[in-house]
Parts: sequence; structure tokens; C-alpha cells
Amino acid sequence: MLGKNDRTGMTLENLKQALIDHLYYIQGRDEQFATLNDYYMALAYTVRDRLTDRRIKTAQTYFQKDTKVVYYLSAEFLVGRLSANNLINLGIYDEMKEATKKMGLNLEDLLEQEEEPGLGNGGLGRLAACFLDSLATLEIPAMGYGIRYEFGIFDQFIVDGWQRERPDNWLRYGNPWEIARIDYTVEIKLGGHTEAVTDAQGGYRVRWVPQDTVYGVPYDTPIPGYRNNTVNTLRLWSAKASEDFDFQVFDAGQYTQAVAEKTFSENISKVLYPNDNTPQGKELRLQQQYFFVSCSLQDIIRSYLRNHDNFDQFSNKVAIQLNDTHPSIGVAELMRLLIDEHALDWNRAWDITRQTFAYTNHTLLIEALERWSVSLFGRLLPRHLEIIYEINNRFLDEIRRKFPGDRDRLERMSLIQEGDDKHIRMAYLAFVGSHTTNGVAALHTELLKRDVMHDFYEMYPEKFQNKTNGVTPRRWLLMSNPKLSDLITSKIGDRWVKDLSELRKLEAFVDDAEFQKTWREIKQDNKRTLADYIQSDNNLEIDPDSMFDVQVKRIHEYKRQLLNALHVITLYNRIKQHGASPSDVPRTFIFGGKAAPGYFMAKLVIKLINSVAEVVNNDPDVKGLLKVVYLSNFSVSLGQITYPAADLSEQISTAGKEASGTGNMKFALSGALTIGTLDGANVEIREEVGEENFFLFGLDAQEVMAMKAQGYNPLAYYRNNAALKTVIDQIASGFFSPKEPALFKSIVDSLLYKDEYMLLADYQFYVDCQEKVSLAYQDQTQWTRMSILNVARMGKFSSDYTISEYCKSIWHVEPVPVSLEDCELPTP
Ligand code: T68
Repeated sequence: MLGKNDRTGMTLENLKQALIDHLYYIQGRDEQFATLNDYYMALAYTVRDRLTDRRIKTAQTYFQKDTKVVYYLSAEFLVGRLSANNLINLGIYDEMKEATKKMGLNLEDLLEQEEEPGLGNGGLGRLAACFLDSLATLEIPAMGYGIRYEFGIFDQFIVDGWQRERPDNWLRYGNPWEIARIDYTVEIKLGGHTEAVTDAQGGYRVRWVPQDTVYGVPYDTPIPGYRNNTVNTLRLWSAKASEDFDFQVFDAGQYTQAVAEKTFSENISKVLYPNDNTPQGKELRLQQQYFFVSCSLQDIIRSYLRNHDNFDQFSNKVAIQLNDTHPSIGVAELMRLLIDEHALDWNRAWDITRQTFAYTNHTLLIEALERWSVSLFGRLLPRHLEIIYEINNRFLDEIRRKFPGDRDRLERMSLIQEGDDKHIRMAYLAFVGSHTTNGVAALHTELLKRDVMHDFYEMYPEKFQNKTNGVTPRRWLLMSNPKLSDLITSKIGDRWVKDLSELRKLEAFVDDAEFQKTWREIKQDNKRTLADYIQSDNNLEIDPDSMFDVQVKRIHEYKRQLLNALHVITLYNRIKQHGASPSDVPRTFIFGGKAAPGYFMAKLVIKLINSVAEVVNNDPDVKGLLKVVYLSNFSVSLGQITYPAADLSEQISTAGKEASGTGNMKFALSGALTIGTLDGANVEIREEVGEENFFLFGLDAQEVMAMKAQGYNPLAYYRNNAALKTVIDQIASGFFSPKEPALFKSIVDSLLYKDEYMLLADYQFYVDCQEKVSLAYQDQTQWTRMSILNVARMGKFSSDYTISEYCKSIWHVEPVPVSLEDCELPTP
């Protein structure tokens, strides 16, 4: 049947007809009464049809060829809006633009109707989305598995300078991209106890008698590759109560209670926990993790057994990547499934498990490493606790054999942190249960080996690898910066879209005055677009001729938005005191990002930035020289207009704290220059673009550690630096909070008496470096040259490259092209 008609044709006429059809038969509207949202839905269904042909053919191909498949397990997938991306990857953006135009509509307006699926917090979730795009583009058999949160990351809005949160009801109007696969529903057990039983052969087995069960219903979203026939799947699980069928409770006359309990188990997939880089030791969070992991593993096994009748080939056909420790319970769950449900013995199950899993670590912050209280864990997952204890016993034996008598080492490396309040160390479980562990930037991997996982490195050095993060050039250049993309393509052709190293060819034009001029005009256009957005959203006028100095990312103390704010105040004071100096370049400081709702300091930093904005933006003495903007509700969509508009990218975390960063790559890919520390992927970005094209400042990771070891004294910096002292005294005295002078006391105290992230130690380096930035910006020819070179040298940071490295050295998978030849599908 596939494609035997032109129902999924790609011509202008086909598309127009499909739009009208869907409007009428799916939305139930005629053109006269259709809303913009009706049209958007019709558009989405039109595109989805065309993906469906290819998705089905892709799945058939993998099945028939019995290919090895990569399964990417992640608690977060921050995919962003899908419509434009799908149109572009299918190659029908222009046709659709024309088709909608013929119907009197504007395509961009329709695309704006899409609710962004905010199923992630920040870098980790967005990385998973970039990886899906690259996997499909590289024609790798792959599937993403996660949770279909009913409420994604909260909506942020700012009231009187403070962050407020509203639930993100993204499914309110329905989600045209997903298809529920009720037939693949799986059952999940929770709680209860275990008992020993004897099986038919007289062998000893364990039976888990759960207290509750809940169902997982999968929802599939198509993930198309860029202009190929591959359409992979993102499968997200939604919790469904089993009480629907619980007649016992009904018999007892407890109808309403039964229905109430239904809501209880459906809570599992209700909401995304809004923390990044801090674990939430809540039972519901563990339920979420176990829920999606068990659903996914059962699904993977079901799929494997369609082509196999034993587990001999499992790890040759299945590669499972753990995106951080959030899915690391998978190690114990696969063991349980193989042993308890499929009757394998321990050793065989353990070999298979370790040959199947690999683990990506995303953080060096000790406090961010996940640990679960043993008592909480045992209550929810009694069988898994037994399995983890057994894994640990065998692991500790191995350590004893290698390092006889080293009791400290045993204690340090044990999967169980002993003490009154025992905890399971999930990163250790993930490491022990995997064949490979990787960091996400060269420095990060080195620090993992040297520091956080040093004992493990000593024992198994061969298990560590580095895979520096990357971002997809489709969304982060082609889609978000169409003008720059067109310019680039006009000079070097369009191969860069699939092979970002092609951008090197731009170096030939770096001194071409005409090219430079166009380059600058495009940046200017992009800045105007962002300025228009800010005008309408913040009701604030900003000057596109000023330097756009941008820091957008989650608000976290280690990311040091506060250091940026100290610099803003420093400039403000300088101009107030001495008037404008020749080196003063007009700057617009743009901040954006969400703070975890329970993170007091981060929320106070937002308030401080907005309070500084209030003073600066209303002071006639600095008019035309300084402006401060807080972009509320930063998101993937807002990122798509922010990165292309930036002149300066702020990547100023304390060295040794940011695992990689990926915003740094998105900025540079759109021609922003970076001011940054030697942290995460900044190190490699600087190496690639050349040190002369990067504004470096601050202590490096070694110096940070050394200074901490010596006993760091922030007060000394405060006392010895007059400008810094003024700034801090102002904040302390209520200069920015006249109605409540002590408002920022906790910020001041934390800086003066602790300064965990060493802002004061880096302050002067930062201010001096910003001075160099201002000088450089005054020479626009030189600045443009640097900007072009940044873009030209970003090839390494394509997620295509990152993924090809994972394929080669972790997953051992090859591309499997999908052919449409035998199904007569129309192509664009
Ligand atoms: C980020 N981590 C890293 N975590 O901070 C960043 N954490 O350096 C790196 O570039 C990125 O991962 C991709 O590797 C996160 O984003 C979280 O969002 C998170 C969420 C829940 C719990 C803990």
C-alpha cells in the first residue's frame, strides 16, 4: 500500500490539497471558520503523513536486516518545536511556504502556533535532542526513550524583578506529532516484597510480589534525518493506572477511592522535575526513573525477541546509552528481567548487561551526583536493592583481589555509601554496569579520571572515553539563522549542512570586504529581530547598534551570572564617576534563563539583575551607553532568535565546574565571539578558533583547586580592589533595592565569607578582559574577521561528528540507509 497514491505527494498541489483535507476531516473546520491553530494542526498532520511513510519503511528495514540498534535512554528530551525542523529535513519548507501563501496564510505565523515541548531543563535534555537529529541524519538505527511529561519545564515570568512559575500545560490543544501505541503498553511493578520460590527444575528463583502496578503507554514522535529516508522514533512513556480494572476495590464499595488511586499512579509522568545539576531525592522522581527505564527495557527485549529466540546475540544487536545516572537503575532492571523473567543465570546476565550499557557523565559537581537513600529505594524496588547488593558484593571482591588490605579504597568505591543513612551511589552503579563511561569534553573527562572517579580510573582505565558534545547544524544554523546560512551556501555550497567541517572554506573570504559587509548586515538584521522581540515582550527599546553581550543558560551559582552583574555595575560606576571614556562601547547586556523554583540564591540573582536593570535603564547619565535586559522564559525557540543576535557570548563558569556547555557552541556557530574561562568545551573551542579569536580570562581548573587547598580568602580581594569594594558595598547598602536595603545580604555574605565559585578571585581578570572586548569591538573590520573565523572553525562541534565517534568507539554501529525504491513514494 505504501505510497501507492499521491496522498503523501510533495508537490505544491499535493500539499495544498492535504492542508484542506486535514482542516476539514481532522479539525472539522471549513476555511471560513478555521482559526490559525486549526491551520497549524492541518499543517502538522500534513507533514506527519509524509513522515509516516518513511518511519514505517525505516522500522521495516531495521527489522528485516536485523540491525544493531542504539537506544538512547534519557529522562529529558528538549526537542524544541518540530514543524519547521521537519519541513526542512523533509526538504519541503519552500513548497509549504508557497502552499500556505496560496491559501492566504503566512507559514511563519502558523509555525508560531506550535507549543514548544519543554521536556528538559537545559543542556542535558537539549543534547539528547541534537543527538536524535544527528542519529537520523547519519542513518543510524536508533530510538530515543524517555518520559511523556504532561507538564514540562515551568513557564517563567518576572513580577517586580522576581521569577514566578506557572505550569506548562503543553498538551492542552493536543499534540499532532505523537501517535499513541496502545498495543505496546507494558506493565510496571512497584513496592511490595520478594520471596524465594523453586522453579519447575527445582532451582532457586526470586519472585517479586509488588504492592502496586501501573501501565506504561508509549507515544511515538517521528525523528527525520536531514534529506534522507530515515525517520527514527522518539518513544515517550505515559503512566496509566491499572485501577481501571481493579474489581476487588469496586466490590468493596470503594468506587471513589479506586478512582482517586488511579490519579495517584498517573502522577508518575505528570511533571518534569525542574532542577538542573542538583538531584531531587524524592520518591516520585525515583518512580519516574524506574518507570521509564523498565518500560523501555521491556520494549527493547520484546523487539529483540521478534528476531531471536535466546539472548546470545543481545549485546550484538542492542546498545543502550545512559544519559547521566537518571536511567542507571536500568543496570539492575536488565539483570532482573534476564534472571527473574527470562531464567538466565547471574554470570550470563551480568556479561550481557555490561556489554550492552554505556554511561555518559554530565557533571563534576559532587553535590549533583545522584544518590538514593537505601531505605527509600528498598521500599519502592525491593528486588533491585537485592540485585544491587549482589553486584556490590562481587565488585568489592574484585577490589579486594586487586588491592588486598586496602579498606579505605573499599569504602570509597562501594556502590553503597555506609553510615547511619545509607545511600546508593548511582554513578558508580552506572560505571560498574557499563562497558564504557564517557565525559562530555576533554577537560571534563580528564577531571573525571583525575578526581571524581579516580579510583575507578585506576582499576579500569580502558573503560573511560571522551566524547566532546556537539550541536546540530540543522537547528542551530540552517533553521535559526537562515540569512547567514544562505550567505554561507552562496560562497561554499550547501555540503556544510551535513558536514560542518566544510565551513573551513569560509576562511578564503575572511578578508573579502564585500563578504564582511554582508556578514555584518546579517548580524545587524538578527539583532533587530531580537530587539523587536524585546520591545514587544519587555516593553523596552534597545539599540541594535550597541554590542549585544549575552548570557543565556540556567541560573546557577557555578555559571556565575553574578560575576557578569558585577561587571555591569562596574561599568555603570565608571561612567557615573568619569563620564563616558573613548573605550566605552555602547553595550546591551542580555540575560536569560530559569532558576530551579527551590533554588533561593539563583532566584535572588535574577532579582538582583532586574534591580540593576531598573537603575541602569532609568539613569540618563548612562543613556545610550548601557542597557540591561532580562529575557523571561528562555526556551529553545527563544534561543533560536537569541544566539544569532549575539555579538559576545558569556561562558564564564568557574574553571572545572561546567562539564561542557553547548550554548557556547551555538553562539560561536552564529558568529558571536566568546569571553570565557578555561572550562568545559570552551577549552576546545578556543583551540579550534585560535587563541587570538577568543577572549580568555580567569583561573584555570588547577589554579582553582590549588587556591582552594591553600585556603581561599575572598575578603582579601574585596579589601584590595577599590572598584570591586564599591560594587559590593553598593549591593550591600541597598543602592539597588532602596525599599529593602538588606534584600541582597545573602549574596553579599556568600561572596565575602565563602565565595564557593571564586568570583572575587576572577573579578579583575574579567573586568580587564572585558576592556579588551570593548577595544576589539571598536574595530569592526577586525571583529568581523574574528567572527567569520569562529564560524569557519566550528566543524568539530557538530553533533554529527560527536555521534559518529559514539558509533565508532562505543556503540559499534554502522549506517543503514533506508530505500524507498520498492514503495514508489513521492519525493520532493
Ligand atoms: C549539563 N547538565 C551540563 N543537567 O551542565 C553541561 N541534571 O555542562 C553539559 O554541556 C550538558 O549537560 C550536556 O552534556 C545538565 O543539563 C541537567 O539538566 C540535569 C537535570 C536533572 C538532574 C541533573
